[in-house]
Amino acid sequence: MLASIKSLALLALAATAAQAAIVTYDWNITYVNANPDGLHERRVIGVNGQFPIPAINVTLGDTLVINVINQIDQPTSLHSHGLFQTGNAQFDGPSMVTQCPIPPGANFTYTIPIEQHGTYWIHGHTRGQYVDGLRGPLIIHNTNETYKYDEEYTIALADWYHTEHEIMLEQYLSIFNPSGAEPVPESGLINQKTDAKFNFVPGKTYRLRIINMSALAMFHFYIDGHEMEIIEIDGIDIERTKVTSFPVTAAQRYSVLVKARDDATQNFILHADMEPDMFDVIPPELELKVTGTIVYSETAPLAPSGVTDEYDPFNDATLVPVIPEATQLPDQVIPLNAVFSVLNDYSNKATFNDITYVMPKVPTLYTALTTGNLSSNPEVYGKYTHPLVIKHNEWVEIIINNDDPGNHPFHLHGHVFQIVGRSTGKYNPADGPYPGYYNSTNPARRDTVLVPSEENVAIRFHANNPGVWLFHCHIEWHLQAGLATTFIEAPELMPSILKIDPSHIEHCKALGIPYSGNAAGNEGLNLDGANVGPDPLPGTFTAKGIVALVFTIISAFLGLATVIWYAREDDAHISAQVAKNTEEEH
Ligand SMILES: *[C@@H]1O[C@H](CO)[C@@H](O)[C@H](O)[C@H]1NC(C)=O
Ligand SMILES: *[C@@H]1O[C@H](CO)[C@@H](O)[C@H](O)[C@H]1NC(C)=O
Ligand SMILES: *[C@@H]1O[C@H](CO)[C@@H](O)[C@H](O)[C@H]1NC(C)=O
Ligand SMILES: *[C@@H]1O[C@H](CO)[C@@H](O)[C@H](O)[C@H]1NC(C)=O
Ligand SMILES: *[C@@H]1O[C@H](CO)[C@@H](O)[C@H](O)[C@H]1NC(C)=O
Ligand SMILES: *[C@@H]1O[C@H](CO)[C@@H](O)[C@H](O)[C@H]1NC(C)=O
Ligand SMILES: *[C@@H]1O[C@H](CO)[C@@H](O)[C@H](O)[C@H]1NC(C)=O
Ligand SMILES: [Cu+2]
Repeated sequence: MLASIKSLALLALAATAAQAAIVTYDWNITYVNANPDGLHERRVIGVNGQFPIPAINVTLGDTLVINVINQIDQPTSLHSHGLFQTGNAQFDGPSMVTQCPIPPGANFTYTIPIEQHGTYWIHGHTRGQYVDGLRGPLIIHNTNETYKYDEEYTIALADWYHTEHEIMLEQYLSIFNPSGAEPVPESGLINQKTDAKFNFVPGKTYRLRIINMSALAMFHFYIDGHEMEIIEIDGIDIERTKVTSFPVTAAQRYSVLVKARDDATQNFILHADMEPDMFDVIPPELELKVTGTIVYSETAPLAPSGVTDEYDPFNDATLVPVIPEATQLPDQVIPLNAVFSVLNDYSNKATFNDITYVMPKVPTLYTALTTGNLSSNPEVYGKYTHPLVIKHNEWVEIIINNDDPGNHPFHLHGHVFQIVGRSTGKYNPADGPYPGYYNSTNPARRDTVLVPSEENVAIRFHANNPGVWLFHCHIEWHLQAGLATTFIEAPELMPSILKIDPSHIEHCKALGIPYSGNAAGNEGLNLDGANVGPDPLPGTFTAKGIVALVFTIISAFLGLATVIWYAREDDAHISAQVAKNTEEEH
């Protein structure tokens, strides 16, 4: 009896050992030319001469190694979105948060033990490079999947721009865009093309992994003639939940099980409608109804399409995780009010609690590791990284108040969080008990949550992962506009847990970035020379009043050009034209 138990245990051990592998990807990051929507060829960022970049495919227990060779003419870095990176914050990827970016011509190796399973993605986390193509699926298979299925497909949804991100970003953040209108994409893509096809065999069950890799666009996903059951959100297995359609905001992932039909007499359209509310203007040539095809037979006709503009209400907070997490009262509650406004540099920027995020001179992780017992003092990280220092194993609740007319998907690095509450308007703990939907018993957990305009969401997480973790809006434009805070989790434990690979320091040196001391690169609390951001204008101005004021100031300089601007204030191309005219005039 004893002997047989022992040999069983040995067998199990052998099985685990056999499965755990080191999976290496060599990624030579270069520019390539591509024309994914068939409308416009342009330079994009690809890998090994390819665009779209190949999916990463690993198994729970593996170690993922990505050897990056940076052959583009700007620094870069990679973030594996949704991975906990326990004790491994140095490989999380956002530049100036957990690393100096990889200089042009340099190499860097990300070594990532895989502790989760499910659907993730990997993307550039420097200067919005993912919008230019540096983004792809990262699929992690479980050693024993919770649900059985015959086949799987990854369906990556993305918006696509014809202009390079850096050019659009300059226009977006310029004083000529006081209303903060985001550039509107030219196309929506499924798997980086406009005619994606997925072959189905009658009777089989498919797992579709849907990933929203957008910079801005939000999609509504549904399939003609098929039922869907949600089984995963952001890597968390969920009790089967039937849906007709569901929204996927930037950076979120869903897996659905879809049972193929019994016959192959028709093919069906798969829909990913772009939500028009996300865009300030809808150019007439923009096709919002993005589609792909479920192909049963190359020769079968297409079934009539059930295109819709009515989507069922959907509250992801009510999805039930298969493995419950403890219900705990929070040790601290942090309200964060998200607002866009014209700041005192006259550009439209985003703030959380009146602070717009500005990168520090020293990456925040290095500050945490080199400032000794001052690392628990938020001041060393500089006001404009918006540092929030939290203690080891605390339960932290964040109330995200979206005080903006737009919808925003918020992402926390290094964690999944529980979605415990959703309600309209703003909520402050001093107001009394939480209003609206509230359930802290096994609530849905995920790493990215949509907070609709003028609503709030309460999220809760366990601070069990010492490190520096960015919390930000995943609309790339809004991150660049400063909608971010930095969680400094258990700084006193970081020096004993986190070891920095020497290659980090080489890259800092090559780029002239200081790699120790406070946010300004100084000792102690002397923050002279720290990067500072613009601040809100004095209280009495309303947002509209400020926009009008800025127009007045601009028109004093520009005369005629402002008239054009007034006519088409949302149009980034016009604003670029205005900017160009100004340069020529001066
Ligand atoms: C990376 O790709 C570029 C462009 O295709 C090529 O010139 C270069 O040799 C590649 N480098 C490596 C190390 O593969
Ligand atoms: C991913 O890896 C698994 C396990 O090694 C393999 O069975 C599967 O075919 C791979 N999928 C793709 C798309 O490469
Ligand atoms: C980067 O890695 C490639 C491939 O291993 C190698 O050929 C090249 O010399 C390395 N470059 C640097 C700067 O280390
Ligand atoms: C796989 O998981 C299922 C359900 O979670 C369980 O019943 C089964 O025993 C597991 N199989 C193995 C080989 O671990
Ligand atoms: C992707 O996310 C963006 C931004 O939230 C959203 O507008 C878009 O609808 C999402 N796409 C899908 C297919 O859900
Ligand atoms: C809260 O969620 C749990 C788990 O999904 C569920 O069993 C319970 O009924 C919910 N309670 C309320 C009040 O909705
Ligand atoms: C912080 O560290 C310094 C130098 O290591 C030491 O002199 C000082 O007493 C410490 N302060 C506290 C409050 O622990
Ligand atoms: Cu946003």
